[in-house]
Amino acid sequence: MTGQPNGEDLKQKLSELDQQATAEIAEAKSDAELDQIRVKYLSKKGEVTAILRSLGSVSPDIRPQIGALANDLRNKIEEAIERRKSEILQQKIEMERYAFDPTVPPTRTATGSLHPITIVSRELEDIFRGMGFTVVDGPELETDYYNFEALNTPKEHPARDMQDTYWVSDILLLRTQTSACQVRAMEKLGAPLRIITPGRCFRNEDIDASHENTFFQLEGLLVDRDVSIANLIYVMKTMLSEVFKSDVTVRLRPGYFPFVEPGFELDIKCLICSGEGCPTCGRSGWVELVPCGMVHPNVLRYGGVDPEEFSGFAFGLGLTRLVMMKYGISDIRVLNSGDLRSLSQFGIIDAQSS
Ligand code: FA5
Repeated sequence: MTGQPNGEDLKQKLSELDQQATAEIAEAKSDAELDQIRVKYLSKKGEVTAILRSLGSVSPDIRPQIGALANDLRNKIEEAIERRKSEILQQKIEMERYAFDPTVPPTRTATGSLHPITIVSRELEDIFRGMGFTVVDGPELETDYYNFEALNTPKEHPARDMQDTYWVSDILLLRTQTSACQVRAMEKLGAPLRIITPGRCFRNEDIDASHENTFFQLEGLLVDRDVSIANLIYVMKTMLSEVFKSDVTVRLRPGYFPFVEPGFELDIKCLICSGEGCPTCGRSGWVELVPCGMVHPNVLRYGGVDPEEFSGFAFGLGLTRLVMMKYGISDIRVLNSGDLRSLSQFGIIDAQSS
């Protein structure tokens, strides 16, 4: 535009710019394209801006009219660009929504499951709750007092040698047996009481197919008036038949533990070899599963319970071994290995389960 611009020419030019910009905006496919259009028409060097700048040389009688038209066009282009940007965004959202096809079968990811020891422990907790027992917990870092002393096993007692202990200090140890919870429970709950306490135990053992240095036991303690061996045997039988859901052959033989009198060893016929003899059962055909007995009066006294009034029974189920028998696991090391390939062989971990 040179000389004094003609009003009609300017109107014509604005109208052309309007059509041109409207068409370009409608065809734009991205924010970047729209930004270029904004530069082309509205930036300092833009075409609409050029007309606004030229207003000074337009004759005063048409200047307001041309100015108003140019400003209107400026606003129109600005709004059209914003509108088109939100249309593009909306289209993108719609496309993404329809890109999801709900009819395509899902890709299933492998998920874990509870550890077999946890599964069986929970099962046992349910069984014992059904017989009126409460589940209690005890510390893995235990004192000499609760792990031995209060279980009628003083310092020089030879029975301590049967449980090769990890000592942490002169008085602290990693508990070797869940029996450590017996006196703790009596102190806390008094008599009568029925508790079970599942948990980890530690012994400095030579490891083989049936021995680990870290394994689980499930302790049970019932204290009441007139408790007899018959009650103990009934509870053991009920527990085993509910866990295995089939008959298992058991044998009861005398066993010695300083904290019970009389004491028993309850073994089950090895389910790995059907009693033929294998590494899991030490080739004996039997698996030591639940040592048990009638609570020694001294232990009741340590727990603050009067042995003249109350009696009780206790048992220390080898939970890890029970899991082995239940799932036919011949080597205890599999259970601590964390190897999902091994665990999945027993159908315990379903790689596809949720
Ligand atoms: C005890 O630990 C007694 N506290 C059990 C008890 C409780 C007796 C209440 C009387 C009254 P024992 O050392 O035998 O007993 O262990 C109990 C069970 O734990 C064993 O029968 C066995 O199944 C399991 N067990 C023991 N040592 C290991 C080990 N190293 N690895 C895996 N399981 C073990």
